Amino acid sequence: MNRPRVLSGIQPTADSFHLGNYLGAVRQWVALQEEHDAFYCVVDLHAITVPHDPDTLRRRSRIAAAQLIGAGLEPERCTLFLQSHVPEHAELAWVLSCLTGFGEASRMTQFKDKSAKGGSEQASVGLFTYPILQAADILLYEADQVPVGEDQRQHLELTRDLAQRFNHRFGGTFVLPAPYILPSVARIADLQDPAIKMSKSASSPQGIVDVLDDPAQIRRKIARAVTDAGRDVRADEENKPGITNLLRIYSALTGEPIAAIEARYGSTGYGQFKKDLAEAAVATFTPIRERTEAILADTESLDKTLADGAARAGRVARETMATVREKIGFVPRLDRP
Ligand code: AQP
Repeated sequence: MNRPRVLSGIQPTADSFHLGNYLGAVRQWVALQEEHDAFYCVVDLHAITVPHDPDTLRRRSRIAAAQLIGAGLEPERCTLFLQSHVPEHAELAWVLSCLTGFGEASRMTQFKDKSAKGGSEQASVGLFTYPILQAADILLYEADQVPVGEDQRQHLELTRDLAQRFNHRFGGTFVLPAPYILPSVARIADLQDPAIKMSKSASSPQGIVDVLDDPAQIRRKIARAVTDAGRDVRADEENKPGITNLLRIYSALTGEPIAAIEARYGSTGYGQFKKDLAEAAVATFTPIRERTEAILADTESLDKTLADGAARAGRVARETMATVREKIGFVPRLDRP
């Protein structure tokens, strides 16, 4: 029996993933590789939609891949690759761009948020069409499910609309993917400002716990996380957003229900709760950091793993693109099978 397909991607836009990336996405990737035919990519094409430095991008792409393996992805069990190694992503994105309305693309809130920072005149066309490239990533692999955080829900809806439109105009081709979003960890907030999501590019360094932070940094950042008035450890999204975010993180890291954590720390004050939370984060991230460092010490072997992944991904992508080319009406190349 064919296993259901999953696909997801992560940007190499920082020297480490953060707690939000890990809980909202990467941890689900690891779990899903067991029972699914899983494709995971480091989306370096997406990373150049904002100004970047070439050497930094190369370094971060390898760090991203190493962290994914360090976090538990097994390259023999899933297909792990770099997006730029499979040129069909860009090719399908062009086809889908030609099916996307300008108004439709203009409604994507991530573009509005990201372009607002530098002014929309400064934003690249690539940042504007980012969700279309993301749709191509997903549709190339006929993914049934896409494990992501809440911030990606709108892009998934666009992907489904584009798949449906293509199927309607040119005949059934694409599988309609469903978002795989775990509500309890779908939006981990910034530690300094619980009103915004924890983000590689938008958060201050104190607002983020990085997977590759050393234990002292993790302890310091959690100790300084903003809390709310009062001293009771209680989930209350409206009145205690800081503590509610920390409770959510604690529960996700330890597997303990929020009610049990509230019962234990109820009125002991925030101090002990934060200390124990920091230790839970250190216990989760230390082995990931150590494995990541070991993988990065041998980039030759890492590059070989990524080449194997790209070869596997490329086989699937080429097949999908052959169908798309045929349906769109391009003349087949005689020198290609
Ligand atoms: N705060 C978050 N809570 C839960 N999930 C999150 N994700 C991101 N932030 C949170 C999920 O992580 C995956 C990879 O994200 P990405 O690297 O593709 O880019 P992003 O969503 O734009 O995340 P960042 O950290 O804000 O990166 P930059 O600043 O580079 O844009 C996705 O599944 C995302 O949902």
